[in-house]
Amino acid sequence: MRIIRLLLVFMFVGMGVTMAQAKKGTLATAKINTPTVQCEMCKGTIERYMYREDGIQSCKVDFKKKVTTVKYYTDRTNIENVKTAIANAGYDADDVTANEDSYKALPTCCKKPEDGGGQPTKKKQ
Ligand SMILES: [Cu+2]
Repeated sequence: MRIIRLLLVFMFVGMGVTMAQAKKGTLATAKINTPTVQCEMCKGTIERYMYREDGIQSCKVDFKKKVTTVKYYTDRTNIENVKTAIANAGYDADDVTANEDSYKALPTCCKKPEDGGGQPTKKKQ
């Protein structure tokens, strides 16, 4: 009986430690240049992709400044993965070039101006 109780105590202590470790993972913030974002929709696309990634705590796309701020857990992912995830969504991320197929699948307004994207100048007419 005593052994069982002791085992239970150990189990709880063990669980507590594991949970504490899982929570501990260091959070890092990265500001990534995403020069090809054009509009609110791009923001939505990238953020949707990012929340599917493992280890991403939050993602904010500022399409006016063309900067994406990502908070991620360093024990679960790394900056290269973060950039690759943005590239997979169809956007350039610092030195990582956008995945071509994803870029082609973007709505026209979300493409680079030379491909007919960046609508504000066109709407004026
Ligand atoms: Cu867009």
